[in-house]
Amino acid sequence: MNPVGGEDATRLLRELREIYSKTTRHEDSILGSMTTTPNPLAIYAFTIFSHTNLADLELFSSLKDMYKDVLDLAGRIYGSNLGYVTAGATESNLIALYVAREIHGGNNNIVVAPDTVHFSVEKACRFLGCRLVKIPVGNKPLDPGLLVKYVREYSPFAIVVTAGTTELGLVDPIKEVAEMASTNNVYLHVDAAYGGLIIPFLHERGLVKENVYFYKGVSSIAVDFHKFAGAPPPAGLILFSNEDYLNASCFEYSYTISGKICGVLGTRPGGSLAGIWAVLRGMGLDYLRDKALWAFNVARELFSSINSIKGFEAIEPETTIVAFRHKRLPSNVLSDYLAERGLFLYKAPSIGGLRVVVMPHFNKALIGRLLKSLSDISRSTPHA
Ligand code: 0PR
Repeated sequence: MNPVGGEDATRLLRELREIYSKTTRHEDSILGSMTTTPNPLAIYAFTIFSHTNLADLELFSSLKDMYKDVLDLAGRIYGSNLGYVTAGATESNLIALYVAREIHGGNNNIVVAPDTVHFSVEKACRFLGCRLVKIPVGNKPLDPGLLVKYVREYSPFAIVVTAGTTELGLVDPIKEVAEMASTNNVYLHVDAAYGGLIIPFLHERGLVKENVYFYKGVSSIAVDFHKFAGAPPPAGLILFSNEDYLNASCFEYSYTISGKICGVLGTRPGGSLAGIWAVLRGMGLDYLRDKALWAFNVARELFSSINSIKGFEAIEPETTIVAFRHKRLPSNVLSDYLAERGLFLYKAPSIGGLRVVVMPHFNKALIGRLLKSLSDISRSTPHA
């Protein structure tokens, strides 16, 4: 390594390709992450806009038409086109809680959410100095009756519910909670980071009861395009129900051409917008719908296959995530065993097991290797 002068480009390229060739590929190994192999057109779109800064649309004004397309499509799916591209749901959730406290805060500093809420909400509360009160839900969608009790007791400035929880893919009762939030004048944020591009399509077919939508009382929705939709990360979107909420998350930057910047990041990749645009236009809603329905069926098949392996029990999936455990083996033993075989799953701590997140890159070989490995574990472990 030469820290002073540049290195020979050919040698550097060789080294880059070598590192690249050793990098984990989704379709060969990854069964538990919410990322997937990005769509090639979206990668191209991301790359050619890598010089642009989405924080100043006046400077890079050609991006405005793409932005309009993306927000119009979002409007068609979720019922509001007021929002902007973020670096993912960690940023979106932080923005939502900031806006909630600015507008609904008063003296109150409490956020209420089911205990299935993603850690990024806890993190947002730590950044904002607020207190997250978690409602124990026992791995079920939130019971709206229980929420009413918590709202009465704590008078929170915000409620967060999830459409596609990280461990089990559960969907909280958004419509009912929205009615309740509206009656009580509490800000309601819907974290649809993972489920935002799956659940509307499952709902359409009657496969899940809930939808991700701006019902009266929903204040904001976070959706990630770098998850199921396969846009190159980072690619999140935050949407608001009205201009006041949107404006509360934007700040004056008088020295820039646009004069304001919204969200947490300053400079933000224009490639993120281009990637989302390419996914939405290049694959389209029909493709996303087919993929969501396909993933739903794959999850159900996986559930019954894993359940039929002695020693294992799987939780029936509500959407596209299958969590399972071994009756005797702790989750770290299971995950180490699978990792040694080049299969990477994340933990599902609430059930002491692992989780499979069915993503567009799943193929027969990958699923077959997982099931074979679980059968091998089953054969070599005494059953309970
Ligand atoms: N909300 C929910 C419901 C999520 O599942 C996640 C991410 C977030 C918010 C935060 O999204 P960003 O990470 O885009 O900001 N859930 C993924 C998970 O926990 C995050 C992730 C993805 C972690 C891939 C590791 C990884 O390899 O699985």
